[in-house]
Amino acid sequence: MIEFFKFPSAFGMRDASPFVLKLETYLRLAGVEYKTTEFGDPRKAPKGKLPFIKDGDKTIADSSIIISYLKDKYGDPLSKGLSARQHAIGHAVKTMLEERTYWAFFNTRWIDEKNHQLLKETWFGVVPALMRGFVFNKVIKDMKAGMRAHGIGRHTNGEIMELALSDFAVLEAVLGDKPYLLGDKPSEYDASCYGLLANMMAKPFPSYLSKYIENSKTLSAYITRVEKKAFG
Ligand SMILES: N[C@@H](CCC(=O)N[C@@H](CS)C(=O)NCC(=O)O)C(=O)O
Repeated sequence: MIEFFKFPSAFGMRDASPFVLKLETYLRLAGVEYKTTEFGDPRKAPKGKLPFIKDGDKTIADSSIIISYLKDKYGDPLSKGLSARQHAIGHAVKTMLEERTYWAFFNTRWIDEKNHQLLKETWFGVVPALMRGFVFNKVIKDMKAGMRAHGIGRHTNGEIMELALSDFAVLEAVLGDKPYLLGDKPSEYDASCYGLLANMMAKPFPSYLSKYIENSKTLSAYITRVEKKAFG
């Protein structure tokens, strides 16, 4: 059986990582059997990030690469009936959320100082108290450097917010009044959207993202729908 490596539970969330939650949602929607192993230190993961899986003697990292592997090996039930055009739309929306809107999420979750106390005490709770402040500050400094290298870190918070809210408008327009991104049935792209959106509206980290989602009937109903379908 597939062994799925995810973060230890935190903040009352299914998983505090959008990509881990995406993969678990995919596994559920696609009916792939798995067992979970909590993995607290992503530095020790194959690519230094979670999620990753083990399947027999194979280890695969990165949620999208894992999903491609699973589709090849165990079949692709969520793609039944989807056209190439629908796949293209799903792919474009997924990539927008994961590669761009994600950074607004990252900025509000990690860089916003109002979350630092909570993150330090919980997520970094395993670090001995004497070193915790130092380790936490170093992680935040590295994160800021990563954002600057990416380019997003050169924008103001207001500019990052405008980019994210324009992405939300695209997502709402694609969803329209359909239950799922591409129609009546969930696809792999819904796993991705749900993983990201559920993390963006996580209760302990209120932000303009969570506020927007809460006020959007389309997005909040969508999150509830995917959650129910995947996790019952
Ligand atoms: N492209 C990767 C992204 C994974 C990722 O960014 N994981 C984050 C959690 S959301 C992580 O493990 N971060 C730990 C670190 O960078 O040290 C995927 O889709 O799996």
